[in-house]
Amino acid sequence: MTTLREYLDKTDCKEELKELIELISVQAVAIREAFIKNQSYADTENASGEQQAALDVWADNHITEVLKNSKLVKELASEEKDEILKFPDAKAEYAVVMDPLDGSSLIQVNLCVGTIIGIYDNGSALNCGKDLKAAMYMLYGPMTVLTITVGDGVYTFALDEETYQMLEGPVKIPEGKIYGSGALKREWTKEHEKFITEIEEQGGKLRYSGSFVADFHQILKYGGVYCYPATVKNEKGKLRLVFEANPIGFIAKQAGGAISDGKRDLLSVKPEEPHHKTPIYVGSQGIIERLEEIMK
Ligand code: AHM
Ligand code: MG
Repeated sequence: MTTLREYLDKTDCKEELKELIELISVQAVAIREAFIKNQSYADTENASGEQQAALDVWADNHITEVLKNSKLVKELASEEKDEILKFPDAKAEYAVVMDPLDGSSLIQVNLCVGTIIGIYDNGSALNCGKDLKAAMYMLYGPMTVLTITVGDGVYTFALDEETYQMLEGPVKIPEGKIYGSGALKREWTKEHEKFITEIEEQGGKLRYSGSFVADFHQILKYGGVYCYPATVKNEKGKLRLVFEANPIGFIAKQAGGAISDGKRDLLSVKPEEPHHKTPIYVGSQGIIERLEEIMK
């Protein structure tokens, strides 16, 4: 068995980055405990105008405090905060982007949710996804699984007490047939509908839970595509470039897959602001290539 620490020690990550990765990933223990203690909804809204579950707020505050106290992080951009937080007394140059609890509408029905994290090493949280130093997510399912890349392949680890043990790696996304798409079907664009119809005609199997991180995790294993498209009413889609698309896209790319908004590689798009929204298609390389042909 290889622990997360043993794995990190074999990479060329700086000691401070290893510490930061370990510190964030172990917060899964506290987050899992909080699920059991806290089941109510808060009546506040986040920057995108969505209702925040109390646990979103809790997880956001919890991870924010941990990162602030670590003195390893200069900037923090969170899906649950309007503005980027700055910690000027940090002794390292890391910037963290995060969705503290992705898929949080599923907490009330006990389905899988996760924490998405991206780490930059230039002190700034507003960068292209391709410049990430590390990306990871913790998926709170029957097991708590950490999926991580430090830019040298993708590895998965299962949480055992407070230690992560390696499950698999390097993980490669196969060319598979799982697909899922957000947004109301009657509001899909013609191009998106054509793309989905073609997948269905080729034997695609629909699987969509409402949690990006959980839906992506099975794409990573079985292959296929997760989509949250532009619609006729909303050309920007629903999901966010900084907190969701970039970390997951960086992992997909490191696993041999791709992420696109239909026209271009999302990892090369410079965010205009922390809550920049974008259509997202992420999964097996061949499917994303076909998507871009259809959307041309
Ligand atoms: P959240 O970060 O507030 O949880 O919102 C993002 C979630 C994704 O996890 C998921 O894929 C999508 O929103 C589901 O939206 P919908 O209910 O419109 O299908
Ligand atoms: Mg989210």
